Amino acid sequence: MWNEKFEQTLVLIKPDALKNSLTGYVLSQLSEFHSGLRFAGAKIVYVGRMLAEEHYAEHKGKVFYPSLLEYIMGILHYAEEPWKRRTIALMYQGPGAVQKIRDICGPTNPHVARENKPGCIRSLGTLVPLKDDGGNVVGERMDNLIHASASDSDAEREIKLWFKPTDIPPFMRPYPTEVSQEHYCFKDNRLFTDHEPGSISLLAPGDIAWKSDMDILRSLQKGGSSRESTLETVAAKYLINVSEEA
Ligand code: 3AN
Repeated sequence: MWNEKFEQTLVLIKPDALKNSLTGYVLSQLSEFHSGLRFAGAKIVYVGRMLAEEHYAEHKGKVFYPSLLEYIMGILHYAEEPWKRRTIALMYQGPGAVQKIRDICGPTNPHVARENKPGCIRSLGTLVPLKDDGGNVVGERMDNLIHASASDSDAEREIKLWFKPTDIPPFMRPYPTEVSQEHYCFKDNRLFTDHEPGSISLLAPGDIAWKSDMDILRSLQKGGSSRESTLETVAAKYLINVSEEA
């Protein structure tokens, strides 16, 4: 059910937080008692490359982008233990959700966080130098334990990327939904509406989807596309915990 008065934000508890057993600490920092917010969605996600690329699309091309993808995918913190790779995705809801959670997280850079806001969640993070093939330092990686949406529009994009409507209780769904009337299947980065051997079903008739995703699928079906409305934007969430490669 869509309700305009809701405000919501996406939180990711990242692999470094999981590796350091900080999940319980983070959840208690973000609890309703501290934040005044309720959580409305929670899932444990094996993050594939497609989802990582979609989530961090704005950073594509930056020196730290490849390591950012490997970080959220769990490859850096569980290099030899792929079965431990996961991220916890949460959706929090309530007045001022975006700003309240950002305040509890603290500054992006853990060193700045320690300096300017000692005790905030990200003050427990770390910086790792990034080196080129010659061993020269070319940048840094910020292992800052937690992601939180930066604005209402980022929150909408990110919540729709990580959660299906049915991951969220009906009265807490923040955005308009629609019932699919068609089959939509995915294979080799292509969309099919008829049965295609070896494809993965994204939606079947009767499934509930975000209305904006249905609009993208209909547009792609007619041959349209835009930078913001790619098939991967929609497909990534349906491939969560389905395929190792996704
Ligand atoms: P925030 O997570 O505070 O909203 P963003 O969205 O600018 O910050 O950046 C997303 C992630 O990319 C950060 N959490 C951090 O891990 C990484 N990052 C951002 N800026 C840099 C940078 N200058 N150098 C290295 N990593 C960065």
